[in-house]
Amino acid sequence: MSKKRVAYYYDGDVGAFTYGLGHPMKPHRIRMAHDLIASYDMLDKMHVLRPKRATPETMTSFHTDEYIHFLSRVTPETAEELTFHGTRFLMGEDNPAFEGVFEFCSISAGGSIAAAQRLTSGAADIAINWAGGLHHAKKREASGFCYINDIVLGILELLRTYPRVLYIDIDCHHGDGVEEAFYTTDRVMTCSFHKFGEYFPGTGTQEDRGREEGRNYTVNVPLKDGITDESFRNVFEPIVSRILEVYRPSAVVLQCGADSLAGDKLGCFNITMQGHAHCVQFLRATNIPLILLGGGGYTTKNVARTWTYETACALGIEDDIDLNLPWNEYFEWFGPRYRLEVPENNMEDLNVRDGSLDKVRRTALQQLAQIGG
Ligand code: TV1
Ligand code: CA
Ligand code: ZN
Repeated sequence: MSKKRVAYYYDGDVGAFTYGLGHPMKPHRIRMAHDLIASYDMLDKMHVLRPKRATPETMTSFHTDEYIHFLSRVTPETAEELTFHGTRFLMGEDNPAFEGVFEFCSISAGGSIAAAQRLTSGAADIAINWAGGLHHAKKREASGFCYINDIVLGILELLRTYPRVLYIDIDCHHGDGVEEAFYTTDRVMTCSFHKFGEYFPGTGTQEDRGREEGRNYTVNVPLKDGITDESFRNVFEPIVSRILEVYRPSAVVLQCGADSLAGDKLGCFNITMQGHAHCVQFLRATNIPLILLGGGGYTTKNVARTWTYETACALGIEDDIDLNLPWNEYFEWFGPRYRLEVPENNMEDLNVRDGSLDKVRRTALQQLAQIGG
């Protein structure tokens, strides 16, 4: 349980951006998490850094010049014209051209790139960017609330130093943008756990396992509604353990999308804060350089709770945390219990009823057996 050097990237401006009235994605949750982290006195236990904003040039290491040129100029007023009446670059209601959209993206991406540099320079063991994790963004267009793929940009930075990077995605949605970016290479293994079946974005079956040099280096774990901590752990641990054995990554990027939590507004899983954070604890214990990113999460108070607890896990102080919340700026949001918890509910776990969980695990392990060690 050795202490680790943790770098935490946060920009105080991030919480002020808004996707628009009624949109489920609320950047304010990152500020709520930060305030809770601060009220638990965690800031003086890590390197708190304000990331440099990513420039259009750095973004074009993944995205096309044309798309970045568009995104850096678009405003709510010019969107109609610059998207050719909504036919290019942005995806309908999911990806509005909100006020400051490019600045928001440059904060998110700047944090993930800086987090990567912090690991490659050897200055940190774990780097955190809760404003990152926007896994759906494509090379030439926005998708699913994501405009710039900070994850791909961060991984490209890691690849300048490390031979192999493992990407793990526990957001309730499939990590399609990251998968697509590295689909034909064995230098990045991607592994997404997600709800599959009548659910956005619709990709992520176990048949999709990479192509050419990347064959078998894409792992998909499609799940059904209501997965519990126990069921999730029963796929996560054996699959990730086997990946670590056969792939031996030099660094791990964990997308901690919090819409996999019980009670999420858009998610459909039944995972508790502890069950979600177990993924962080499990990867921290491997002693491989680690990046923790945010992602989805639409019941904002639970997002703040979970990313706070996961920051404590990164620091290795989770056992010392008082689960009764300390006073903080948003204290009243956390009623009626005012506790650091996301309890499970009584929904049925559809993954165990028909044995699909065992089948999905078996298929993933069979795939991994194809990789020569
Ligand atoms: C505006 C206002 C947009 C209210 C979008 C839920 C809204 C959604 C809204 C919504 C919503 C989606 C689709 C749209 C297929 C598309 C950050 C044509 C109440 C990583 C992205 C989910 C998840 C996109 C992002 C999805 C992440 N769900 N209300 N939109 N249609 N889009 O289904 O993985 O968490 O829902
Ligand atoms: Ca996922
Ligand atoms: Zn999601």
